[in-house]
Parts: sequence; structure tokens; C-alpha cells
Amino acid sequence: MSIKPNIAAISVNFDLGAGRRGASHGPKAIFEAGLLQELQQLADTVDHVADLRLVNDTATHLDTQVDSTNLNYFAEVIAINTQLAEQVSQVVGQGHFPLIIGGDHSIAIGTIAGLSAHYSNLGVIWIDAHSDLNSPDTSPSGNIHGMSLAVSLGIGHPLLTDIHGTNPKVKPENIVLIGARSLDEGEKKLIRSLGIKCFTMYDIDRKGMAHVMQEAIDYIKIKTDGVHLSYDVDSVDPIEAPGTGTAVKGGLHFREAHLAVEMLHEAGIVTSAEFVEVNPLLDDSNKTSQLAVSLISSLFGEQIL
Ligand code: B3U
Ligand code: MN
Ligand code: MN
Repeated sequence: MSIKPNIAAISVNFDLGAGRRGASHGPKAIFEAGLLQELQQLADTVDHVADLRLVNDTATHLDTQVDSTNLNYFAEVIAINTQLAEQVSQVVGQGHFPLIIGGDHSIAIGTIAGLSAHYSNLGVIWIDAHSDLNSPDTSPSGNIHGMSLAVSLGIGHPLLTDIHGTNPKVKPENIVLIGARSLDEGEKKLIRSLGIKCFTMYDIDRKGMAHVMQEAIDYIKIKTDGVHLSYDVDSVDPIEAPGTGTAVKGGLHFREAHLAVEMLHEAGIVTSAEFVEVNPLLDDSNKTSQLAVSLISSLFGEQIL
């Protein structure tokens, strides 16, 4: 991002991938916290090109034969992600920088599907307390926001993995997880067996965020032709980000959370980004949506001095 991008913002008012309602109000809260005004200072152009939500008649009417065991709101997740993938792909085709504002993390399925058509080696930096690498067989909840990265790897129900064509969308060696501290047994096994690069909170404590981010950037930049940043705000400590559905203590501090995106800006490798899991119903102070605006501004080069 050495030249200023043309940002195409896509809001996704959707929360049925999560176990509790509220992340569908994330986009409104983030826009009201001043997102577009901030971005106007930093980008060449900023357009809010789409405001997606589930409309009744867009929900896929699933065949009654389809096995949707342990896949909550399966038809709705398919419907929103099909719309989103098309929108993302269109924006990339126009040469714009897609900035997706969620919504729960199940929308990464559509984002990554839409991107994957344009890259042969898409990198994904996944900043999250979780790894979202469950399948219906390993998920403790059936919530699809805990499965979206697995789906992008081609693991899961074919009606999800086949959204917008090619499968898999991303290769395990092109993924970096940052901030993990709540992994299910099946997810740990998958990370080990696929050799996915994972910087846990332990690694961040031990090496420092600057070191971890530099390693992540060096690792991903040599082999990818585009890098998607998928930023789940529950990566940040609940003290700074209380408004999220599955808060986990022991997370990133305010400066660590910013340093990650500041270093990504400096590296100039990020070609698309999404910010997810802001749930304003759990945060009367709006601290979490303000944090999201501040993180996004830093990703696009907002300077302290
Ligand atoms: N790993 C758990 C919990 C979870 C995943 N992502 C979020 N929560 N936000 C699951 O349900 O898959
Ligand atoms: Mn997540
Ligand atoms: Mn998470």
C-alpha cells in the first residue's frame, strides 16, 4: 500500500454464524464511529459500495436431503456468503481494495471465496483468539463462525467449500494465525497435521509483538501474490474490546493490536481486509467499534506523528 488505495467498503449485517445475536449491528456502529471520515484522509478514494444483509427470498432453500448436522443456520450462511463472494470478486476486478466490515466471522467464507478467484497464492493473516478451524465433526457448538478458515481450506460441507467455485481457496502453508488462545482439540490436531504457522499468545508474550509480526510478514510475503487480513476483534483483550460475542481473557493489548496493523501497513503487503465480531449490544460505551475504526485507520497508514 505504498500508493494510496481506492477502498471499496462492503458492510455485512449478519450474525447467524455466531452463537449470540448482535454482530449484525457491527457495521452500523463502526460507520457511526467515523470510519468513512477517517478513511477519507488516508485513501485516494473511499466508497461504501454494498450493505449486505439476508433478505428472506435470498436464503437458499436447502434440499431436505442435505445433511446439515451441527451446522447452525446453514442455509442463511450459504446465502450471505454467496452474495458476499460475488461482491468481493467484482470489487477486486475493478482494481479496488476490498474492506469488509462484519458481521460475525462466518463471512470470511464469502470474502476469501471472492478473493481466491483473483490470486493463485492468496495469503491469509488471521488475527483471532480462536482459529476457526472446526468442521461439523469437531465443532463443540455447531456455529459456523468457528469453521470459516477450515472451509476456506476445503474442509467442511461441500455446499460451503464450493461457494464461488474453486476448492480449496487457500493453502495451509499460506496462512498465519496470530493471537490464538482458545483452540479446540480438533483444531490443534489440524494446525499440527497441516503445519499451519501459528503465533499463540504465548509466542507474543515470549518474543514480543514486533518480532512475531516481522516473522509473519517475512513468512507470508515470499510465496503469496496477495495477502488478506482477517481481523477478529476478539483477538484483543476484553478490557479493550468488551463488545464481542466470545471474549477470551489474556488477549492483545491496545498497542499490540495496533502495532500489528501498523507493521502490515509499513510492509505494504495487504491487498484486502476484513474486521469482524464487533457486537455493539454487548458494549454500551462503543469502545469496541471505536477500536475497530482506530485499527482500520492504522492499517491504512494513520501515523502517530
Ligand atoms: N471454537 C469454538 C468457539 C469459537 C470459535 N470462534 C468463536 N468462538 N468466535 C467454536 O464454537 O467453534
Ligand atoms: Mn474468528
Ligand atoms: Mn474469535
